[in-house]
Amino acid sequence: MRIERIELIHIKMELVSPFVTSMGIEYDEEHIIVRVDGDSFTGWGESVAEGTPFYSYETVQTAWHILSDFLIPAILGKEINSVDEAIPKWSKVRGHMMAKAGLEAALWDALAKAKGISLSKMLGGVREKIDVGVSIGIQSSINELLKKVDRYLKEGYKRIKIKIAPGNDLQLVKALRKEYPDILLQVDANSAYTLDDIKIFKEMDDYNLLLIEQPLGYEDIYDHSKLQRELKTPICLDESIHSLDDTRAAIELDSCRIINIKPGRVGGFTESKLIHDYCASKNIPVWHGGMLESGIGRAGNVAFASLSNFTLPGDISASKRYYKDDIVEPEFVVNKDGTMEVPTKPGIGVEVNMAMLKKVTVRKEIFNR
Ligand code: OSB
Ligand code: MG
Repeated sequence: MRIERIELIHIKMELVSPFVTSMGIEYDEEHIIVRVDGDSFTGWGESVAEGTPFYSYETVQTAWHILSDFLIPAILGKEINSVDEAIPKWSKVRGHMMAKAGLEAALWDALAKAKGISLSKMLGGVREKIDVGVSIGIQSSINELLKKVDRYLKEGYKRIKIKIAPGNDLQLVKALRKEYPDILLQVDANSAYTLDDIKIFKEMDDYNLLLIEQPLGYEDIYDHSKLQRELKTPICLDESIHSLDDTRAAIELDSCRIINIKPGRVGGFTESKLIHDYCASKNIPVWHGGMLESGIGRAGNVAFASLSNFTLPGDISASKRYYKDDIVEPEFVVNKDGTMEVPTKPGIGVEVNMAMLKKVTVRKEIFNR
């Protein structure tokens, strides 16, 4: 497949309700949609760099720069017949995982379409449905939180994740456990604590949490090993893991016992698969994280979460949990039993709704060979 044309589309989508975390409050989500036109097939990907550098140093602007000045020129006009042929062309670019992952995802989609197979199949997926959970931001009161959890459990979600921050932690876990002693429950701190807060986590250890996600520094592996040593509850790393090497270090140091895989955070599905396979070989469960993606990125997440070692429900929720209208058809829905169907049509398996995409477009740029 010769790469004829690449388009970057900066989107901004309004969330159905503000998402509050230890990193701040988000009212809308900005990402970059990457469209790759080969000589006969079109692929779509989503770069999950956000408008702000609060979760990651990458932003829409840095990803746009890296994509337009380095990654796109590396493949435009070239003959690319597998993702493995593309990656070495841009691998001298260090970091900027989200920029790379968006372009890689669009190539995966186009190449799967060229083969006439689903992205799930192309990536080595083994499931027709995946188990899904929901990530709930910090609410204005415990009562609000209980109401949201009740609603999501009724919708079928198999696992609840709540965001925590200093001053908004133990009391939330206690209130939820009182009401729901047996649900799969986990917390995500987004790096808001230090080892000085060890007491809080030791107390949390009594509430049978599935895991504690990224309690300490966003690049840290060492301090997490000190915390994990003191806890029964598995620590799960998100922010600290950008590669297979980070994963290996974290597991060898016993810094975590579960890994959150987000293809955007590690540079794409190729690196994600190395991490997935390594974790499987070490009996480390993985689950699929989320970045409030539109349906384009979500489709990739759903396909990737169909691999065999995704044994815990992911942060992959229905389109409507995030946005009033998604930019793909059909939208993603959650079944009453807390599962989501893995698309079976070629590539990402959903159609881009061009009218909706246009409505959320902030700017775009076309690169011709
Ligand atoms: O830490 O997992 C996170 C969203 C944006 C940035 C970071 C995170 C999140 C979420 C939401 O928790 C997951 C989702 O449902 O997409
Ligand atoms: Mg997280």
